[in-house]
Amino acid sequence: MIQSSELILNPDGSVYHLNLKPEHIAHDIIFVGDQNRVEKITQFFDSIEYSTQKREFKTQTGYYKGKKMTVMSTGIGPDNIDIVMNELDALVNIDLETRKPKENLVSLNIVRIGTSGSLQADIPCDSMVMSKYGLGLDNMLRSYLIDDISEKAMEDAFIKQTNWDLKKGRPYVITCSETLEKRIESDQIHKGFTGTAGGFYGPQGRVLRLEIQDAELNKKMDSFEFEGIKMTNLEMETAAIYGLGKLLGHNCLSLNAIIANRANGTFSEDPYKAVDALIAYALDKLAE
Ligand code: R1P
Repeated sequence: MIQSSELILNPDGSVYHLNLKPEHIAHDIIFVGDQNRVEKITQFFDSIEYSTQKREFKTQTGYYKGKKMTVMSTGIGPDNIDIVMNELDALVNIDLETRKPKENLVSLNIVRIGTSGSLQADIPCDSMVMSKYGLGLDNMLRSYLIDDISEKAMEDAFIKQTNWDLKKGRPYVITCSETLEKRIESDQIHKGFTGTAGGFYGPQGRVLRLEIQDAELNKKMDSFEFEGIKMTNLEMETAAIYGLGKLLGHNCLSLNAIIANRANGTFSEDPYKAVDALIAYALDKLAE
């Protein structure tokens, strides 16, 4: 039995941070970072059956073209992904009454619709990237046993080529769900290798007033290459979602609207339009 201090439930029986009970979620789930993006998606739904919010975790469940879906905001960063993935999994794979893991486990389909900065000049602002790989630079996933799910050759190549200082932890690489990749791919969306940082400024090589540990990191990431694969973009959730998804048995795919291009220093003239285009693309593919 899992103790109350380990799996915390609210007085109404909902999971602690997400404020949800098992009956409140669909098996097809869309993650967004920003809670204001939830309704940008559910405005297209035929109906919304359930809404809740606690802190940055806002959830709406309803139907899009007859298909039940849940849209949920994760807030920013891998630490939040740890909360969201574990509590979502508990909703389907732990009996909250007996506090025991279920025998028959459920696999959720989880698709992130996020925003990100491109590292390559040929992936311009307003384009879309589907992450074939997530590269975690954040360490959150290292609290779990990931040797069997991570891509060691790629990690080693990254560590060597960037002269990565292991005092910052060992980067990890995890692949997306091939099933979701096949469902959502097209020639309109770049396939990418997405870096997930544990912060927005220093961890992504941005300098305001503080000197950073490796001033050349972004340049090194731009030129990183492993068997023809280059790093495409940087954001703050993908690798963490892929890692916990693989460990817990869920299918995960991350899509990002490119709103900044760090190779040529540009920012989208209309980032909301870029996100709207990605939402339309993803909803159509998910409803097929
Ligand atoms: C940083 O501004 C946030 O934006 C990106 C990053 O991953 C980070 O969460 O994604 P979202 O727009 O989905 O939040």
